[in-house]
Amino acid sequence: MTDRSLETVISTREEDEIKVPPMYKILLLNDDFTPMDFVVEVLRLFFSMDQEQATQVMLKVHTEGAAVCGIYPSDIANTKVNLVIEFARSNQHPLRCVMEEN
Ligand code: TYC
Repeated sequence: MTDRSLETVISTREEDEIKVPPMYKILLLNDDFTPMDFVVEVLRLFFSMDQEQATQVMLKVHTEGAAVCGIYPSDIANTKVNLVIEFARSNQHPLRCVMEEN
């Protein structure tokens, strides 16, 4: 019998494949009431953008109706959407934030 103790055995079984997790886009949606500065703050706080990038994304939402602010696995996307909505609510702003499968 062959001694395989020092060999690397690579499985080709389908069940052993490491799958890439499905990714979700997070979008901010425009409205007529949320202040621009507040949206910029949201993008800095929850999406780690700098002032310039956050301003660009906010203006894209403002002019086009929506823009992607990040792409994440489902758990992280879900948590971020909830945090953004809660932060907006607690500041009495109607800002909407949604996720959709990439
Ligand atoms: N349209 C808002 C205004 O004029 C600004 C705004 C931008 C609101 C992006 C929401 O996701 C948004 N104050």
